[in-house]
Amino acid sequence: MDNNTLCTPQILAAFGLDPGAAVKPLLSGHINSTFVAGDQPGDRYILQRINRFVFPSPSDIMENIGGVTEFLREKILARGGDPARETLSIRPAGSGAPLYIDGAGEPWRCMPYIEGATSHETPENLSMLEEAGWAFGNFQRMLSDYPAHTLHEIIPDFHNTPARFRQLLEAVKNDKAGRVGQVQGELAFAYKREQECARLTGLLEKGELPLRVTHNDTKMSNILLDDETGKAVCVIDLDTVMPGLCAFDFGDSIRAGAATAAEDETDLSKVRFDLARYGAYAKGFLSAAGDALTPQELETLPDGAILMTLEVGLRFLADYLNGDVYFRTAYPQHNLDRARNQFKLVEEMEAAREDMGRIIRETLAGSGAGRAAEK
Ligand code: GN1
Ligand code: MG
Repeated sequence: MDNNTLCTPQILAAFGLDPGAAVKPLLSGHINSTFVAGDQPGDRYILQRINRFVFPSPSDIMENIGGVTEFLREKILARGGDPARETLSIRPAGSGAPLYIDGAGEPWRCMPYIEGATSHETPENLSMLEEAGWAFGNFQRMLSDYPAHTLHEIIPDFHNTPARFRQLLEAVKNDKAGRVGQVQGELAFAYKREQECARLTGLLEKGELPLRVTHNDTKMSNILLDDETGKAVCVIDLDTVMPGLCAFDFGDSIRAGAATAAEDETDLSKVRFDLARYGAYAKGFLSAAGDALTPQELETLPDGAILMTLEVGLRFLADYLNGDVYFRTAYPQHNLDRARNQFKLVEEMEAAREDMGRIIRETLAGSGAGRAAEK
């Protein structure tokens, strides 16, 4: 079925919307199908069909999102903010349920459209990175007293780096695509870092790091920036909100946001880790989250960046060995190129680890967590 015709008048009506409202597909996002219904600012809605192959339990997702957005709403109201702009909110179906299941068994949800704010694919300058840091730091701070253990684990072991390492070993053992012979250098790189993989999960197990509410997809395109001021408005795409480590959310933003090239750039001389971009993100992040984090969490932020980069490199390499079954690829070596690229970035970050720690300490010393109160 054509994407445009998926979102039918029946679906609009199920959410109490005008069945004759104009519907336009929104083409961002690779997983769910997203539409905007209505053409009057202030009376527009996002309708999303949740991809049930990627997310086998949409009702768990909606329970997580419902819990977190209600909690955020209360906090934003208490601070005199505008919850209609500063958090996503769920518009239930007429039945009162957060999902409507269509005739084909597909789950749909509805959210009021946030006006006057836009998602950007990549950071165009340092101030956009600082805003992204602020938005995810603020998300972390506002949810710092949410009972993280009550959230469903939407994708089990998502950022369990030792488990990701074991999945690579499994892929080597099975050698499904007959490619192991081509990746000896990459495997040696990974094996050398086996102990590193458990660095943060080990601290969690020992009770030295708290379990937090984490977003797990902390890229630039998952925040909205105000169209007039450029300031961060809202964190979006809450599908992978789960219990996790603060350093992983911070680190995943750095992996993507502080690299000088795309994650599949094959000219590795272009793949550099840029400390200025790291510093801009850290400044925004710490100005919002700094005082909600424990001293040990603050110390682990650079490791979070290294481990998130190493982990996705392990995942790309394992997927290459498994015959490209998970990540979408455009050509046969795509996953291998991505793995090499991420490993290059890991080396760059390892060399900059001291500087990364120093920047966190200097930013904390110089910041005065002023911005959090300003907004
Ligand atoms: C996937 O689909 P996208 O780009 O939002 C992956 C992330 C990886 C990323 C690497 C659910 O995210 O964990 O970091 O690719 N998401 C999932 O590009 O596996
Ligand atoms: Mg996503």
